[in-house]
Amino acid sequence: MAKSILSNEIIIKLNSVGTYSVGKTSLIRRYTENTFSEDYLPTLGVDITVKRGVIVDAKPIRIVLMDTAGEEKFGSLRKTYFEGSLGCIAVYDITRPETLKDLDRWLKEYRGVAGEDKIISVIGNKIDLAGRRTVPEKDGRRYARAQGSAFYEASAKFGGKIIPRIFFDLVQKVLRNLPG
Ligand SMILES: Nc1nc2c(ncn2[C@@H]2O[C@H](COP(=O)(O)OP(=O)(O)OP(=O)(O)O)[C@@H](O)[C@H]2O)c(=O)[nH]1
Ligand SMILES: [Mg+2]
Repeated sequence: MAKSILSNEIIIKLNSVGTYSVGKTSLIRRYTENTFSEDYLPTLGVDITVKRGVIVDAKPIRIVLMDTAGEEKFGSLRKTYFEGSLGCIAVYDITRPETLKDLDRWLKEYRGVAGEDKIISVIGNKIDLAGRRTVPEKDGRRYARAQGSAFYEASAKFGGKIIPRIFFDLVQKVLRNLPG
C-alpha cells in the first residue's frame, strides 16, 4: 500500500489472472468505463488502468488495476506485474471447464510473487451464455471456498450491480487485511 502525496488517497494495486479470453479485460472495462466489446483483442503483456474516487470504509481509494495477458508467451513478463499486488480477480469462463482448472496454476504463480496472504476473488464469467454453460455454479463456488476466496458469477457483457460489488468487496478485504 502507498499513500498519494497530493491527496489522502490510499493506493491499492490489484491484478487479474486467468486463461486467455476468459474476460479479464472485459470485466475491468465494464467496471472502469461501463463499456463492453464483442471483439477479442488479447492483452499484450499488461494493461494498466487507474480507478479513482472509490470510497471504502470512509476512505478514498485509488485502485491501480494491472490487467495481465492470459497467453502463455507473456509468462516471464507477468511475474514482474504481480510484485506489490494486494489482491486479484481470478477469472474463468463458465463455458470452458479447463479455465477453472487452470486457476490452480494461475494462483500458484500469483501467490508465488505477490505472497500467500493476498486477497483473491474467484469469478465465473460469461453467465449470459447460459445455453453453453459447462461449469455448474457449485463447482466454482467449491473451488473458491477451497481457496479461501469470495465467489461471484458475472457477465462483463450484461454488467449490472455485481461488477462494482466485486471490486468494492475486494478492496474492502484488502484494506481490512492491511497491517495497522
Ligand atoms: N458473451 C460474453 N462474452 C464475453 C464476456 N466477457 C468477455 N467476453 C468476450 O470474450 C472475449 C475475450 O475477452 P477479453 O476480456 O479480451 O479476455 P481476456 O481474459 O482479457 O483475454 P487475454 O487478454 O488474452 O488474457 C472477447 O471477445 C469478449 O467480447 C461475457 O461476459 N459474455
Ligand atoms: Mg485481456
